[in-house]
Amino acid sequence: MKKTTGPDALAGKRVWVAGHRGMVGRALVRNLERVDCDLITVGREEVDLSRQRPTEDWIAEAAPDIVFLAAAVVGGIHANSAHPAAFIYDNLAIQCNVIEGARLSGVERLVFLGSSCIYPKLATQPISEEAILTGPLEPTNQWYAMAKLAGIKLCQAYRKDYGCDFISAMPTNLYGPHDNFDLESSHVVPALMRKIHDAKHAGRDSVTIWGTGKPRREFMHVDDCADALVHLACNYSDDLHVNVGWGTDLSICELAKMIAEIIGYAGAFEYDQSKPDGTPRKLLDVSRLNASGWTAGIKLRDGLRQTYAWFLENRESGLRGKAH
Ligand code: GFB
Repeated sequence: MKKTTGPDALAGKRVWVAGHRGMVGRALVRNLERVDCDLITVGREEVDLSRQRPTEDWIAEAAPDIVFLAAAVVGGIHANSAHPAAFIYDNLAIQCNVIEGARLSGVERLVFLGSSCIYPKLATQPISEEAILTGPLEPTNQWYAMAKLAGIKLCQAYRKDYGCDFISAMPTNLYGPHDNFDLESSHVVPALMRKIHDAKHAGRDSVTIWGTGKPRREFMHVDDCADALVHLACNYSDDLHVNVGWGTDLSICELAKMIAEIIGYAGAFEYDQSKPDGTPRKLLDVSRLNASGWTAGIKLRDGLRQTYAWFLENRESGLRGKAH
């Protein structure tokens, strides 16, 4: 394993986690609490990052050295296809304002977060970083994907034209504490966790899964993701984005069975094929991440068990739907 620089490289730095109230942002804050850095956060009620001038003025005032750009409008397959304008406009606006504001105020390093949905629907699996823009996107999340592809290109252009040390990380499907458990806007893990929990406690003998249950997904615990992002902030500097993933996947049907075992639910699964399957598979090639000296550590079953325990303790806050 390559010799790497630890998170103490951030000690004494002013580190801004943009989007600190989201699942990834909160995991980054948890991870950075072990580092002696000046952690900076700002709420949407203080600065609307989709507005350029207030964003640039705030960044100039806050003067961060390091920025983790985790602020975004996110959601599952249904939310993405139901709110295309928000998923493309809001994400383009936020990332353009923060990246330009970071340049203007001389930020040392910026880590831009995208998603594995940037890749073509039928990309060769596992998906390498070089696969971007080699084929048509998955229609259900093409708007979010286009915004994130633009963010990757923006960081590359700022490296080229201005010498900004801005990098891009593309996480796989994430889950964990502070996820969104609203059934309309959530991703599959919290949705199935909530549906199966509710079915067990209501004594229902079946749970509805969207689509066919056949698509395959790779899932990474958000604390692993945050650790990888901090690692990349200290060890990676290149034009090309980096996949952040676990390296193995499973079908939605297998995921549902795993969650049911953890919750202790013995009911059946029904499939609502009026809902889309989306991309058939999104397994990332994580060799570049591994070569940089980092590998994932939280196994899916352990991570799901920990997430369900969090859900039980925080049921009310988890159920409030997030902005789509
Ligand atoms: O996690 P998910 O919403 O998003 O769906 P994607 C993953 C798979 O789970 C799809 C199926 O095939 C869904 O049809 N699924 C089954 C369900 N039951 C459910 C359910 O009750 N709720 C949900 N949400 N799905 C997202 C992108 O794609 O991946 C985002 O839309 C982001 O923008 C994220 O990129 C990482 O994995 O299909």
